[in-house]
Amino acid sequence: MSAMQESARPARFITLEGGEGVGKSTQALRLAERLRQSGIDAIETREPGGSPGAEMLRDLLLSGRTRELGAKGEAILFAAARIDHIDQKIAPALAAGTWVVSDRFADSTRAYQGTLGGLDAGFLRALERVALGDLRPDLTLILDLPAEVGLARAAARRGAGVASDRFEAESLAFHEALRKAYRDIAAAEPQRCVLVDATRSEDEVAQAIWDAVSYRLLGSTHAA
Ligand code: T5A
Repeated sequence: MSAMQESARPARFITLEGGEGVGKSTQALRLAERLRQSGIDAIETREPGGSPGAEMLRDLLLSGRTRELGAKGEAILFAAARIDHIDQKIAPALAAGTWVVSDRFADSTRAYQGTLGGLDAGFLRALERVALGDLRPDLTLILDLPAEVGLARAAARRGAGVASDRFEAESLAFHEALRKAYRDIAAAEPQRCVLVDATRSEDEVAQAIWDAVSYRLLGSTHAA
C-alpha cells in the first residue's frame, strides 16, 4: 500500500499497558518507528506525562508526595494529567492524521487506583467520562509477564544504587494483583485489547505487536 493510500486511513490511537518492567516503553518506541517505516505518520508518548503540564504532575505523583491523598485523590490527579495530555498532544495529533502510540493510558488508572486502590467502578467510569470525553484507544496491547520477571527487568535497567519509584517499591503480591487486574481488563474488552506474552525476546514481542496492529488496524497488508 502506498504512503498516499495510508494518508486516507483515519489516524489510530494505540495504547500499551501492563505492570512494571514488562517492556512498554521499549515496544512503544519500536511500534511507532515501524509505523513510520510503513509510511504512516506516528508519534510515541507516555503517561503520566506526555505534555509539559502532565510531566509536572508526573514528578509529583511518582515522588510519593501525593500518597496521602489516597487512591481517589491520586486518580483525579492522574486524570488531570491525562486531560492536559489529550488536549495538548493526543487530540491535535489524531486530528492532523498522525497515529499516536501511548506508553500507558486510562487502563493504568483502572488497574492501579481502581482495582488495587479499591475505587468503585462508578467513580472510575465518571472520571473516564470527564477525562476522556469521546476518546478511546482503537487498540490496547496489554503486555503480560510474571511480576517477579518485570520487577527484575525494571531493577536491572535502573542500575545498582538508584531508588525505585513508589509503585515499583510495592510488594510482590501487589504486582501479582496488578497482573491479574490487567488480564481481567483484556478479558472484559477483547474487541479493544490484545494480551501479549511478554516473556519472549524484544524482537519476538515486537513482531507479535506488529501482527496484532496489522490484523486489527491495517488489514493483513503489513504483516511480515
Ligand atoms: N500509574 C500510571 C498509575 O498508578 N496510574 C496511572 O493512571 C498511570 C498513567 C509510571 C507509574 O505510574 C503508575 C504506574 C507506574 O508505576 P513509569 O516510570 O512510567 O511509571 O514506569 P512504568 O510505566 O512501569 O514503566 P517501566 O519503565 O518500569 O517499564 P516498561 O516501560 O514496561 O519497560 P521497559 O521497556 O522500560 O523495559 C524494562 C527493561 O527491560 C528490558 C529493557 O531493555 C529495560 O532494560 N526489556 C527486556 N528484557 C528482556 N526481554 C524483553 N522482551 C524486554 N523488553 C524490555
